[in-house]
Amino acid sequence: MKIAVVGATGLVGTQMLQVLKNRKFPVTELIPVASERSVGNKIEFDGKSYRVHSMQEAIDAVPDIAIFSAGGSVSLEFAPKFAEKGTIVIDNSSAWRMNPNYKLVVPEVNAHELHNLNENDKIIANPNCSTIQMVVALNPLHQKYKIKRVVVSTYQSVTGTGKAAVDQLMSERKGETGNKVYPHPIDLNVLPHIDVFLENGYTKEEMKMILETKKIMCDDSIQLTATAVRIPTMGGHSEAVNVEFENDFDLKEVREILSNSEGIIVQDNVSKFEYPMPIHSEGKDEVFVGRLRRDDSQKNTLNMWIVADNLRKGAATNAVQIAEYLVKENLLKTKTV
Ligand code: 2RA
Repeated sequence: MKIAVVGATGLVGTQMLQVLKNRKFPVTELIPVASERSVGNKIEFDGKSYRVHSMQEAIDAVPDIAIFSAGGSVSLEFAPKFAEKGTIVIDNSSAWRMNPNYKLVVPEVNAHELHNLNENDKIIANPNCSTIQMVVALNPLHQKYKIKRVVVSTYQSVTGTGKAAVDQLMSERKGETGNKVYPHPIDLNVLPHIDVFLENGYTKEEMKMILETKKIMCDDSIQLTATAVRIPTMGGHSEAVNVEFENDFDLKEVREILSNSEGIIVQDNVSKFEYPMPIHSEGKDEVFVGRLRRDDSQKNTLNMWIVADNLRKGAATNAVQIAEYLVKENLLKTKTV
């Protein structure tokens, strides 16, 4: 496979390369793309050195797949240019996610939708990180008990904002003043604010979780509300999730369903203080679920705690899994040029 990675030098782009290598994706030719000032620089992939290409060079090379992680405006401008040439784009920005003409895919939940790709459908959206890990855990339970309503509060890693945010946290920890990405200190603090505020009082991150979940799970009847919070941690996003089902459940069966579901590791042994934590999810591709317990204040309601590495399953791993599925199921169309 000839693979372009657009935004190859960013936090997510670096993970894309790592995940392609770790999962032994069949890369025969790698085309790293970064901003104009990096063109011509070299980056390492799987023991070899590759030249950083310009966007136009990458478009003209007509890769089989272009994985984008370069922000919404870059994606809006350039993803269609790759697609017009016949390249399948897997895009990690929010640009195409809620566009009804494009698929929004978490392979464990709706990979089957990839079988309906057509000529006008060559951009596949990778969902928001906090949405991905939540739907991986929700979907198998929805299939069994049917979800009525979800109340989620997130505890999100600074890596979700990017390298500048990691730098802000680290420089604050050293007592230095540096460039600030957040409007407040992040070290020793908690910010109930991720992405921009909208007119309805929610943040865009919160609305992504609400709207994307319905689209991925293909069920508008699921009610959700979210509070998205940035905390001074690395290694993964954590989520406290309260789920009300139409039907009653057995807690032992819930554990079994989650344990047997693809991409999930249940860590739930409180007698040994075992529960998911971002310090353990870092660098892993799975979604970790624990603190499973009944919400006794309401019938048919479950509490759980979900953790995943937002740069891996929340971004790079999910994108590469989409690419793997396209290859495995032979869904990459013949190019139009
Ligand atoms: C965040 N959801 O953590 C974003 C990253 N996609 O800020």
